Amino acid sequence: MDTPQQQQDKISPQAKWWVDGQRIRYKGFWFKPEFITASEAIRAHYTPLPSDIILASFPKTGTTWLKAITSSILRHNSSTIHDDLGHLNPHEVVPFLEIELFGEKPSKDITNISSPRVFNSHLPLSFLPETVKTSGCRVIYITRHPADTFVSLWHLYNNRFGTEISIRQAFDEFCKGLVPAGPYFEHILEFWEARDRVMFVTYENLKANPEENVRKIAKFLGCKPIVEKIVKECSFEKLRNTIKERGEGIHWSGTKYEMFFRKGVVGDWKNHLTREMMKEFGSQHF
Ligand code: PAP
Repeated sequence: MDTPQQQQDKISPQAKWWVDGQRIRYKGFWFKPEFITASEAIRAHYTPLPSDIILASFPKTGTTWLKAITSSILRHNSSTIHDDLGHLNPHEVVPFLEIELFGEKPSKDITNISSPRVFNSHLPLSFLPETVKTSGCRVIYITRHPADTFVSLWHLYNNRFGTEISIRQAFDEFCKGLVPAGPYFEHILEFWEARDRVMFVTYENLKANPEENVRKIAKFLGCKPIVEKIVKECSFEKLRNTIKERGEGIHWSGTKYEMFFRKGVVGDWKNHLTREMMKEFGSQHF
């Protein structure tokens, strides 16, 4: 059987992904062309400040939750930060470097954003400026079991585009890395290799021990941990209800805000993937 790298090499560097069109392979990763342009702008124009906070993740691994926790910690530690999760989706509070910031205007001036600036990115570490590793800025990377990540992605794209792509076809492409920001393992590896400077959080551990994780994140950010309040404010139920009560709202990606809150559990993959599929996945990657 081909290794993941051999499989990658067989795919044309421009491929159609299962839902919304073209993906380009750039420095080993699959993205929409506009994200590659944005990553070049980030490398050219973004100078991380030591006080910057970057929330990094592969899509569908708990980004929304991490954005909520981080912004909530900062808000409870500052009299000047007012963004409130009581009515906002966490994606409205923390912008993506590759979208709202350098995706919209490649040489955007972000120097007027007050510190600490909090950004998010689905880009691999190698797509960000080298100075992310040396500036002293804080990077938190959230990761999740790949099978749950895949199932979340599959549901999102079927809902978002009204398609019913077979799970078999979608899974094969996920295993080949042909998904936004894929391949999955290579994305994690880049951040893992810089783990002396990057704080790692897993979705599963956050679910099992929210208080302990919020305390650790607060400590990493140099903030007082107001743990119980933050855990409650950022719970799946609380965030989902806020968005429901607010009614229709659409994210820049075209995704309805409610779609960021599907099930929020660990192990949903067992309801969708067969043992054989998991064996195939394991034999390709381990
Ligand atoms: P993104 O990459 O599009 O921003 P992201 O937030 O990383 O998505 O992942 C969405 C997943 O996190 C969804 O998982 P599911 O499809 O398996 O349900 C979503 O439900 C889950 N999620 C969002 N907020 C929370 C939360 N507060 N607690 C637990 N899970 C959450």
